[in-house]
Amino acid sequence: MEEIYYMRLAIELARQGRGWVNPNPMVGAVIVKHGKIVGQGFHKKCGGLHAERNALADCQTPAAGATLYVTLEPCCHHGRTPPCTDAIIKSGISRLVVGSFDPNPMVAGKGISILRSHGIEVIENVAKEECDKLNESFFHYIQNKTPYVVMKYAMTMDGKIATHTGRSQWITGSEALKHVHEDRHRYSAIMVGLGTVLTDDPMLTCRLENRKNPLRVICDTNLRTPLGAKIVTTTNIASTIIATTIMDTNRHRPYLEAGCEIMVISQKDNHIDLFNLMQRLGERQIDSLLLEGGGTLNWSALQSGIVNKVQAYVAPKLFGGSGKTPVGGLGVDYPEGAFQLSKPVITQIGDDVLLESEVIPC
Ligand code: AOF
Ligand code: ZN
Repeated sequence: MEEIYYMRLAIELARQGRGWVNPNPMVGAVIVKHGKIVGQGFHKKCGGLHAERNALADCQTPAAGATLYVTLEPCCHHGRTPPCTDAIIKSGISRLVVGSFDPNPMVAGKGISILRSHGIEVIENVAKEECDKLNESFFHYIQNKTPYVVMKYAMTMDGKIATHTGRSQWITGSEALKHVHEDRHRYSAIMVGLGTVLTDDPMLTCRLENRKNPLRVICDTNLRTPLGAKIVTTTNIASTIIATTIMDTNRHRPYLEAGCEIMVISQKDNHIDLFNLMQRLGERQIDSLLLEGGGTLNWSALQSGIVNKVQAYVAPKLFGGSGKTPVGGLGVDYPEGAFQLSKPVITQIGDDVLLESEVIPC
């Protein structure tokens, strides 16, 4: 009981790093001695001190003989910062309570075994599910080297993302919109197809205070993004990558002059090879990506197997008619051919409902 209580405090601390620590995980730590919290900390920023070192630095009394609660297995390697195992051993901590296992191949159980070999008692898997939930994107990225992709859309209860006249603003209410903007801060990149740029001319920035903007990625096979589009003219606010199959550098120039980056990606079935694009973004330490449509890109993304999670915001409205649906393309031939999703987690947000499911790999 006591263990869950302190681990939940550590989880709350870890959450403060949301959106700032990528591509690192969110991690929180609490140090308890004689039933009293003597130090606490969390990972604040990639390249900054890890949670354990921040908690040790926060200690008012010597940590010797204390218990350290940490949401993720302590690291044991020299990365951007030195190993946390060294600091824990030096501090004289005698007991360690851990939430998640760290699948980083540099750690992967070694952190815990080093600490055990130094006589520290280690208790594993405390509030594991809650700790794992914090870092689904980190776990994916550290093992696959590609971003964790979240396909997000807002639709009516009759499954439309626009009216038959093409109008889509707004489907969901202000609370749902705020939720989406929190995710734009949380995830490292945001991606849309050229169709969305042409119809909506979106900014794709995060409109909340004290938050950061994601890297904006446009899938533009034939390099047809208008030079006057907001994502081209606002590179002073947020970075833009235009992913294309066009190699002609003369056609790249005006976009480069506007401050965009061009990423030439191999072609697959006359489109951008989305898996290749994810690999290239992974090389750039993009650990997570919010896919915001449109339907054609969503279908290609599902088909290429890059989508990890679906977030469907459903508004209590009906549009009827021939308005667009969230996933376009040809579609599957038979119900048995459907993309399978996990049992959804359902959250009421204002008047709307958010359904979240993992994509079950086929
Ligand atoms: C922890 N506590 O707070 C974090 C950990 O390059 P570095 O030095 O920042 O190390 C990053 C790796 O360390 C990361 O991939 C993960 O395995 C671990 N992150 N570990 O014990 C922390 N942020
Ligand atoms: Zn560490």
